[in-house]
Amino acid sequence: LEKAMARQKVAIEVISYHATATQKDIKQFLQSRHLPEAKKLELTSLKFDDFSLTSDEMILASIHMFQDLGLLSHFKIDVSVLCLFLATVRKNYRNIPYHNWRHAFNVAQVMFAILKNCGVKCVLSDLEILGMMVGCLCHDLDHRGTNNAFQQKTGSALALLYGNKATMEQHHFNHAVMILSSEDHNIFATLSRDEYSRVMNILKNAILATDLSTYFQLRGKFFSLVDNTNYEWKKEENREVLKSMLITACDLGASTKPWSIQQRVAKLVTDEFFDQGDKERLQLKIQPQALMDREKIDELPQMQVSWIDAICLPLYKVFSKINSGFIEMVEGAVSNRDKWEALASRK
Ligand code: 5BB
Ligand code: ZN
Repeated sequence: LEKAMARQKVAIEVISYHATATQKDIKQFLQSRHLPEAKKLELTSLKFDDFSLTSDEMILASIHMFQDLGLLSHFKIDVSVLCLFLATVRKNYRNIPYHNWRHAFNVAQVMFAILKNCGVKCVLSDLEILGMMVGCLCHDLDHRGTNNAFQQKTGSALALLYGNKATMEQHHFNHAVMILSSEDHNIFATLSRDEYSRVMNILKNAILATDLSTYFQLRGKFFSLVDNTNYEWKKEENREVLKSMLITACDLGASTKPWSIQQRVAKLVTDEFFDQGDKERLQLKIQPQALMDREKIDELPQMQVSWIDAICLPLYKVFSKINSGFIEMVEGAVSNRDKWEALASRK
């Protein structure tokens, strides 16, 4: 019963735009607002500026990406349903420094740029592309600025609901399902029964793959697949590994961006980590790890070096063996790594 009650509470928490925005309001918004052509062009770049669009422009840009990928025509998705869906997705990101609507949008933009530049589009089916794009936009829904370990340590409602494995990621997926099943929000409504069930599985795998421990569990498999050059992307099992690594590559995309963007993102991540550290000190009366400890800000550049070396770079390097389009991402991450290294050794 406790589980059921907690589940219901989460369901009630889903805030939909439906009550306030009518179909007419949405149509009016779409008719009166347009994304400038120059900004549409920038969306295809792996060096896209994460801070260049307003919150509304990110909704228009998302619609543009779906349109450009041919998803609206192929699956006969109604643009006003997509718009309402996106507005509700945006509303279900919280006002926190890093894991907010802007981050979700940026991850989707990196996916779009990879599809455009890195030869991945012809490996994936239209249904997979649809599932992955929606997965990017939904992958951190209702993030509270605290990680899985924090849920476990505090015995939060989410830890109670989902246990200690990929706690937050299960919540992000649950939240996505809630939004999709709200009235007038189902962008998958026009799909056949079979396609619908397949796209929901693609969405689930994509969101759960953004858990860092899932990445560590799967990447060995991916690295040896690519090293043995026997990557048969026709095999379902291999495609699933590929898709999981792909969404992680997008989630870590900030590490590959030009230095000014990388610095701004690192500041936001730091702010969110420090807020969790403060909660740990106050609520749990424990000493936070160095990365969440405001008093250890000097260690930040060295932490970024380790983060890029151990987690980001290995992934982009393997992707660059599959397609040369990914070299740009490797070079970006190396350049940021070296700049953090220089800062770390200046002390
Ligand atoms: C990462 C794993 N974590 C469980 C412990 C800390 N580490 S870390 O030492 O590699 C680390 C990563 C330490 C400090 C960091 O940021 C300080 C500003 C980061 C870091 N994490 N740096 C970043 O630029 C970014 Br972006 C992130 C991502 C935070 C969200 C994690 C989501 C993982 C998805 C696969
Ligand atoms: Zn994320």
